[in-house]
Amino acid sequence: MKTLILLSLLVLVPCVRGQLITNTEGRKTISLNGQWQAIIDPYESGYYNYRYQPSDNGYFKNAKPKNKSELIEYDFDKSETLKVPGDWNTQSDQLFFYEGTVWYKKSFDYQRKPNTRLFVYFGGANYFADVYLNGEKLGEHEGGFTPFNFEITNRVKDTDNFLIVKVDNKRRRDAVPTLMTDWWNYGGITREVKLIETPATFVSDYMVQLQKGSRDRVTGWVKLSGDKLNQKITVRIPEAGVSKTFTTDASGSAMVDFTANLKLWSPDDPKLYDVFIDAETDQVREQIGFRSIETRGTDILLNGRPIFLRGVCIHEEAPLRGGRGYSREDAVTLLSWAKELGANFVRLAHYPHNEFMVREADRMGIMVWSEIPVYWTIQWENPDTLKNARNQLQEVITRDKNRAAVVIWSVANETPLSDARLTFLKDLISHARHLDPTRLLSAAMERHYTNPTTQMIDDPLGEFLDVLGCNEYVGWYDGLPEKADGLEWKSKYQKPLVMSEFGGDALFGHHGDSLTRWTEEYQESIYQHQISMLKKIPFLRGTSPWILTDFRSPRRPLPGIQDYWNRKGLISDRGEKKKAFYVLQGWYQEMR
Ligand code: GCB
Repeated sequence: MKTLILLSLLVLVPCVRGQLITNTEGRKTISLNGQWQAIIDPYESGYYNYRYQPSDNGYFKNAKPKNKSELIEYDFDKSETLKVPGDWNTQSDQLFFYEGTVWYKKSFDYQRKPNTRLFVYFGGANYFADVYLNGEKLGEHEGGFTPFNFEITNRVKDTDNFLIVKVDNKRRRDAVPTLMTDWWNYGGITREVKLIETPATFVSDYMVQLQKGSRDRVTGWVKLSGDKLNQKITVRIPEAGVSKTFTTDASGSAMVDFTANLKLWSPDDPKLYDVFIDAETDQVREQIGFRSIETRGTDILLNGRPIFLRGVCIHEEAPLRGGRGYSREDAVTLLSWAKELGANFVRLAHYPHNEFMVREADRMGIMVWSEIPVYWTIQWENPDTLKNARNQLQEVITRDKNRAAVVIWSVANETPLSDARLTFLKDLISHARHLDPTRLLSAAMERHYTNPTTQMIDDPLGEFLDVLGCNEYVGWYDGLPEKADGLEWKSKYQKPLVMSEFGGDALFGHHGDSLTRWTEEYQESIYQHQISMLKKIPFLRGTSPWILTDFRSPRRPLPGIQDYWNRKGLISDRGEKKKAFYVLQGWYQEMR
């Protein structure tokens, strides 16, 4: 029995690289947001010497001339500042199109306390971050949309600490995403930075969710970090009368398993409970919702009942001001627009959005499709690229696994068929299932014509997914809007389909007849014809048209119309609703 428990622990408790701390809102934190000094370094001369060798005397040393003769060619204290969180592109005209390295520096004092550990936590930095404290390297992180942290307990001083981060957003062929995307490569420390204080041994992570298919059995695990790893842990949900005690093993892990009579989370009633994890040396509190999500044949079942996902795609483009969204207010604005549309579901494209988005979705009752930027043309055969994609997937699952709102993990968007791609994506799918056995797996796939009026979904990836995702642009890249009328959809799989993208561009306020490109009328007509077509697909169980708001893209230069914005938004970059918004809203109202 003991070996069995140990074995199942090994399977279920993921070994989280660098012990990513979760639920930072539920811990003692000190914000490092605000103005940071910044040096723009297009040639990376703060990192490499003139022989292009990494220098051990780079900008991370924050050196100052010790006498009037000493030569030092940089000075953080006299440099410009950039706001954190925030992308650099929208903070300075000279950085608008910049792709390269910027060095950030923040000084802070810290009163050290006995039996307390200290971590520096980054919500996200795009794309590659090298992090230094007081001239010494803490570590590095690759991936622009997931959090990371470093322990600094033994490195922090009482005064004059300097934290320096080299952020590099150069695109790379082997990276995730790769060279070609249809969104702005906003660089910088784009999400919050904070110090997290914990007890010497603390609850570093936990998963407390309904077991797949069950509506009353809560399973999961708790993990401690520190040197007092053998402890009694109590999981309490006072409002549901739950108080269950478990004992952690020598590695600090305990399985959680109990039954409870819970009011289930749903878009109509997004019930969240106060959940407490009490260890002997720490206590963490978090609001958690409980719901079940599964599929049966071509149905998606929420809490055992079939549901249609009335959705819309969203980019993490800040509403109204443009630039990378990062705040609770940004999240509330975007999700409120989605609600006004009649949505109960959003696809957070094409990378993990900031944590406020999923937290607010939890509170507002909006189901979430969360994805990683495995987009278009990844290097399928490169083991480092796979490692990177796996790590980004692991980091987002680690961060969001207790959010009832998140119902789908998606591993890819519009990736071209090949054996290497299938092997790569199967690996990601099994990794996701291992880390989180409770949610559905999907990907936005392509489809093809078997004859001029038949669209076929038979991507071999479909066999490994729970929900088929499919992007199509009938009426925009593929014919005129009325082409949709004569189309029939077929699928090789007995599985639910979410039409994960469709749509077309319109500049708000630009009018004409319904065959004139870029007008609100053309876009409106696409939605009208699409909706009649979608209604006829027997296995359709959700839609997330492209997209809620206009978003910046370097691939969209058309003057006077695009001006570097993808105009497929139902709402403009200034918050104005286009005609198609009301067409979709009408359909979603009918379906409620
Ligand atoms: C797509 C992509 C999305 C693009 C969109 C477009 O298929 O998935 O990232 O932005 O089309 O507007 O072309």
